[in-house]
Amino acid sequence: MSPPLITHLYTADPSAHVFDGKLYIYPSHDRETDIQFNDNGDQYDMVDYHVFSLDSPAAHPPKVTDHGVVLSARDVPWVDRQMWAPDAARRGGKYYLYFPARDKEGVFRIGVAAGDTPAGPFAPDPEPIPGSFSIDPAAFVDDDAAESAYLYFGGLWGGQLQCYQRGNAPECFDEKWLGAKEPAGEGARALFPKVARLSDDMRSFAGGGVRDLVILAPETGEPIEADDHERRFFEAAWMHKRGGKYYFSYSTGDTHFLVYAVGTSPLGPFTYAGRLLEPVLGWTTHHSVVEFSGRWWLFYHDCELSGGVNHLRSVKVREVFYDGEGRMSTEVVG
Ligand code: FUB
Repeated sequence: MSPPLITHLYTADPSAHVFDGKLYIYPSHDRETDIQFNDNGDQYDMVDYHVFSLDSPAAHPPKVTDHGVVLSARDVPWVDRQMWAPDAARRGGKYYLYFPARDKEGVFRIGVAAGDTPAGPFAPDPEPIPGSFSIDPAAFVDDDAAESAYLYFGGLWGGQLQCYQRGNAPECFDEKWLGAKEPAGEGARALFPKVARLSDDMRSFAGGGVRDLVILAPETGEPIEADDHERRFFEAAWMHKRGGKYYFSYSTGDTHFLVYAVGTSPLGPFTYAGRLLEPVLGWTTHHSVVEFSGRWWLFYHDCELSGGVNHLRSVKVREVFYDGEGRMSTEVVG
């Protein structure tokens, strides 16, 4: 059993990165609320972000430093509510915090804030990234000479991705955003996460715009089907690279698995490759994978600290292992 890493606050959706040899976590900051649990996720009513650093995930227990609040909803003019799962990136000596939130019309958009150090603070752009929508941004800066950067995003149900089935403009303005359903039925293709190249200044989408990140079923080579709820993308996009291969991992949402797919290009397609984590205590599951001092780590959350309250989560870590063919597991593999 992994113990909660942070116990003085509720934290979730941990995006872990190593910057200048130090391990940082960029999580959501859960808080108590009277809002009733619903499929729209209204109970995830967060208003700010803290940054944490960790001495070593291998320590028992790791020493965690809280660097305090680095961005608040009140400092972002376009944000109305619900600051959900963030991520961070470094490019050209600057640091960027990406975050989803609902705008004044109730539409999820993705914002960016910039800082000079990994522990913030971060100054937000006054408008969301043009053309952005839905939730769970995950930034990935490749190790090529150009430091090519990408933003992955999307999330079903409360994350509103089902409202963008025929393009990148919302089709449903239902108050609860659940008027549109994700696809279903024999042969229907799943909705896929989105990816866009980031411009050099990391604050907008570059040419090519937003496209689907297609995930294929290994047995058919065809896109994963919508009814395949144990493998279809739901939310919690994460990209990492190991041994020249790109690994895209995500949550299956209502079946509560963390799974991964492998590809040879950051733009896909990816082929489903297996499970990373079985369901934990609590409805949501969301993670990141990072290398630190030659070992690989899975940061994730569960609701142990709150005794099972779905919207009060806490971040944990466990080691990840790869076999000779690059398959991932949280159990040691031969
Ligand atoms: O933290 C709010 C939402 O719950 C995240 O954006 C999802 O990934 C899920 O973990």
